[in-house]
Amino acid sequence: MSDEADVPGRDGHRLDRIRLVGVTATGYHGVFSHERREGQTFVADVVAHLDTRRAAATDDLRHTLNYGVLAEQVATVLAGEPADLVETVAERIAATVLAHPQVQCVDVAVHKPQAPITVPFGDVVVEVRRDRTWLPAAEPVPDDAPRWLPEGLAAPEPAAAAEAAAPADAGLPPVAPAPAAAPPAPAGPGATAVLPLEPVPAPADLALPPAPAGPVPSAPADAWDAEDEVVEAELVQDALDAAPDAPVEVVLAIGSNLGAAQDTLRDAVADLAATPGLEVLDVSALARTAPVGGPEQPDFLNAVLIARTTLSPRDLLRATSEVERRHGRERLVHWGPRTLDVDIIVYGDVSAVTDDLELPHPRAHERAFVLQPWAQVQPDAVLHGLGGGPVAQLAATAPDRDGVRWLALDWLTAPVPAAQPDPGGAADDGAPAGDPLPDPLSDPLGGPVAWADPAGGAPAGRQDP
Ligand code: PH2
Ligand code: MG
Ligand code: MG
Repeated sequence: MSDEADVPGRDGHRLDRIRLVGVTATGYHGVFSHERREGQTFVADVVAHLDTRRAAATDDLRHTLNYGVLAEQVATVLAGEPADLVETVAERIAATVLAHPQVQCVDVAVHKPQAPITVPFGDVVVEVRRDRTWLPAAEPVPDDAPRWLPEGLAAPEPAAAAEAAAPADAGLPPVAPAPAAAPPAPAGPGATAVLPLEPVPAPADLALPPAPAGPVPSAPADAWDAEDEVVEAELVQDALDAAPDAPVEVVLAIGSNLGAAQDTLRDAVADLAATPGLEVLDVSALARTAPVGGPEQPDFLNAVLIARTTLSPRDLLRATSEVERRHGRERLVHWGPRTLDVDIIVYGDVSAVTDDLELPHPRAHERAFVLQPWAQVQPDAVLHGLGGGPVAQLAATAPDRDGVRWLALDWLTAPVPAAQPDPGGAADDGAPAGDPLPDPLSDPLGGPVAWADPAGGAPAGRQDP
């Protein structure tokens, strides 16, 4: 792990690094049953890229990443729930490290020196780099995740006691096996992590703006939804009522943070795909995102659809509003929690500002919760109009970029255990605390989710009349 390229921070300077080498634990990962039964040694190296100046200036541990915490978290993943693939283990580690809001980028190498390989070999290593624009396809592993033991063996010891060592690494003190030895892992999700330090909150200058206290001002000037409201009263005919001569590509954004959000979004995709005149071509990964604006509220799940339509822009708006209505969308609080929000982001290359519809969506260019999934499903997409540009680039600089927590690639066909919004409200520090036990979410093909028509079997569509 000594050859990683420099990672530039937001101002272009090379980020600082905390390098943790040789964290070792017995794990039960692998495709063979003897690997699941007997376990073997796994070793991880982690490089966290972050800006350590604030910690140095204040000499305060809370402003950096505590390497003791880091080591225990890495050991927890290595010794935790078995995965078939080393890739999955590396992805989980990356997700767990990136859940620390100070960390901008992470390099992970997972070694499996006793891998079942039939020829003499020295080591086999999977190396991944993840950052806030190339997100992990796995959820963070909670600090209190139990240490895995194969069936028939005694109750697990806490994973924090996993044999951690830093061989041949002069720079770091050895990671003592649990200096703050963890008592047995508390049962149940949401239990407090037993670690020397809780994950520190984001430094003020990195955190999202705090949610305003008290009642939400009615329709602030830049309310995301202000223009979303369908004006029922007057019917003005303009260019947005004209059906196109040929099908037009559109981008739709969907979001939910109330109720069974993943199910709602999956049903919404099916409903949109079943809308006459609208053909869904592709569906992005599912992103869990910190709420932007509005009152304190749970995290959102967000995704983006690429579609083709023969509907006029306004007929498309009516169709998306109808899908929202079917899923119980109530327009009570601006920027407030919602069961389903469907926004038209772009309609071909149409630019228009009207009372009921603005194209492209006036804030799409600055919302990572739209841009990030869009860039994932269409890496070369370019957003036209004011503030537009290459979508991947806009996603990397959007003010809420650090609020995009992770992506689930196979969310249309597989349950995402941690997908339900956090009922305890939004925690903007990016800490995974409170998530139920996660599952790996990696898609072996690594690409966007291919949309299968409901008639083709997946996913199950709503049975609404
Ligand atoms: N939608 C909003 C307001 N804030 N934040 C996130 N993370 N995701 C959303 O979809 C979202 C939001 C209004 O539509
Ligand atoms: Mg919206
Ligand atoms: Mg909307």
